[in-house]
Amino acid sequence: MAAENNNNNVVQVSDFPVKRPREEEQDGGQNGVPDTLSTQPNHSQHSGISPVLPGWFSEISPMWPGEAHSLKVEKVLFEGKSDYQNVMVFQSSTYGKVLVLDGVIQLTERDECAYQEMITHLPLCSIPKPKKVLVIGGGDGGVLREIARYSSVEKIDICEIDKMVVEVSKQFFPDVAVGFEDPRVTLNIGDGVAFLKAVEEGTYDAVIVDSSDPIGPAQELFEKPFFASVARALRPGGVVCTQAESIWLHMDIIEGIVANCRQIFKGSVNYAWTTVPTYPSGMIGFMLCSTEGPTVDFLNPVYSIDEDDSQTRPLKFYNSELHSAAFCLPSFAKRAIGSKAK
Ligand code: SPD
Repeated sequence: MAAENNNNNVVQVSDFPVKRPREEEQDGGQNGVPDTLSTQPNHSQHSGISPVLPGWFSEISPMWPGEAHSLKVEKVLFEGKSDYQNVMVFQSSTYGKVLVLDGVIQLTERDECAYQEMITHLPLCSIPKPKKVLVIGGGDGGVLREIARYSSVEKIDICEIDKMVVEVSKQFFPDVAVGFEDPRVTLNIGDGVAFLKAVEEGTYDAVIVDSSDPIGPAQELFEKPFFASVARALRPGGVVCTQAESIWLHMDIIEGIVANCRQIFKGSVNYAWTTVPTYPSGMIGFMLCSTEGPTVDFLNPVYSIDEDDSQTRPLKFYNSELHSAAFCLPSFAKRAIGSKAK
């Protein structure tokens, strides 16, 4: 087991198997882009730097065919290729620095608060005094930053598959990666699926799955066996919140997730959503589920983190009113999801 310690906090690299590394391209790499951190711009076919609209990033993916949100690029700050994906950071004109994986925006400095705060506080404000929390994915550290707000939390484990995401976030997004500095955090670099299988049954009060989209390294995190492993890792009445895509673009994926979760989680199963201007369709959803045990009413939070005066960094987005409102769905989504969620 190797160990690294970049910020005086305990950071461990586990010996959990790391799988699904990307196959090397036939040219032996992406036009010579090294596997290590680099600040030399080298715009690959996956970077999203538009060959037709000079100076702009366009987010093109088969997951949102026929549309591509674009941001004006001031400067490419980093481009590299990890074992799993292309990693890019650029300075945008209007959203601050932007983190891109395989051509897909993961966060911008301007609107990351909406996603990180909602994916964290929706589950954690729904249960009393969470103590042990696991993050799958989330290598930028933003979800850790939000979990660290809870004084009841004693242990925060994170399993991120791609160590380059962690390194790049620490270098370019210190206000996000600050989450890694909390002494309660243990970082495991490895495969989340394998990590969960090795976890003792009933370990966690909450699991947060902060994944990228289900094309690439995150694919298995949207499948039924993964949800079964999450349920096993939770205590009775424990909660999970997973990134669950857009009601405008991915209703088929969402319906599949809901159907799987209803079979696996015997407590509550609810879909919530928030606005994130730089995500496809301007919104993203979350699947919230609880295991059999003490009842969890996700729609009515039991704790108001927004009224906790001890917070050193004020919340930018989440509040208790938004919490309950996040579960209100447009009629078309209510019909599709409501019939499957309880
Ligand atoms: N379509 C992009 C979805 C990205 C969700 N994960 C973002 C990670 C931020 N912590």
